[in-house]
Amino acid sequence: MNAESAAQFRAGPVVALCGGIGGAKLALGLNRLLGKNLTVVVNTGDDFEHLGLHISPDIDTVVYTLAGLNDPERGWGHADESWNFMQALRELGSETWFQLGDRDLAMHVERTRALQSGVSLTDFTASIARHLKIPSAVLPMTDDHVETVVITEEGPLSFQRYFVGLQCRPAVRRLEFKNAQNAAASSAVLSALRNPDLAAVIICPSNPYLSIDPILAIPGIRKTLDEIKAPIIAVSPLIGGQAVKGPTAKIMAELGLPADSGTIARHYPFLKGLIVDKVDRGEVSEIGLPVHAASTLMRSLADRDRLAGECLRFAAQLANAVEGSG
Ligand code: FO1
Repeated sequence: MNAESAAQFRAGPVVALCGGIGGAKLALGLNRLLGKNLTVVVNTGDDFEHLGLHISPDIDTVVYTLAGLNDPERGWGHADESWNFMQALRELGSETWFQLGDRDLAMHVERTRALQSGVSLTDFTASIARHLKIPSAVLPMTDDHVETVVITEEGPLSFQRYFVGLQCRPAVRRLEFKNAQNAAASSAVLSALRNPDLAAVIICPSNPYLSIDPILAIPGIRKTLDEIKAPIIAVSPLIGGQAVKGPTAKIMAELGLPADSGTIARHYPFLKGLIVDKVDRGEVSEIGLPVHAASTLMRSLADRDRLAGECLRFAAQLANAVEGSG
């Protein structure tokens, strides 16, 4: 936790809902401000089996980012990576469309071994986070199998085939989260959300359709979010109608939705407040929720800390307004 931390913010645990690269940047700022008082609930709809290994891309992005081990250019995978394994696979004529770096490989091998020996994804992730000295709790949304399927104009595609294999080119018609209806929210996720001292839930600026919706598709999580008293806020992933990285705006256009803050606000019916970028201030009157305008582009570590601080202050204001009116 850094110097700006707990004293300045309303004390209390915070839960962040997060996908991969964009969300992990804010999760890092929150982790630095809140330490043990933060739980990051991460999308696992992108998980898949590849070359016999269990890959959990968003969990790894969050873990590497919070541990300071992520590659800053790619956003995914391990820093200081080498690619001998990929080169050797290529020489064997094996499939190489999905890049696994040599260092990163250790994570997938260890996770696959753990899961095969009956350890849950929650427990494996907690053990990795402990080894990498991450103060916050990093929790997969569920230990059950949930699979994001992208229904495109070319037919149904598994998530990584769409995202990496086809670089998000096919137009999206809708998303399906296979088995989400039967998936149980883990007890760790539910107890973090049901903590009576919970100060806020923060939806990170991840892709709402690909990264946050799989989390919300788990009935136990959605029901709990509908019931909790703590303010739920989101940071819009859009700046001037474009995502910083990734296909959010493209997907919104394909789904027939305007790529603006109002659409993001309406996407989350339980929301109590939205943080938009300062360039989108003009849209505030159409949103119908309390809005805070901030610089949401996170280039530096200081940007991540600053935006995390603004999220916590905004949530505290919303909580105080409710207490004041009650
Ligand atoms: N993204 C890519 O664009 N190309 C890759 O080859 C790739 C490999 C990869 C390996 C491990 C990992 O944890 C993530 C990886 N990603 C890759 C990122 C990942 O596909 C996406 O960023 C997420 O699934 C979407 O959040």
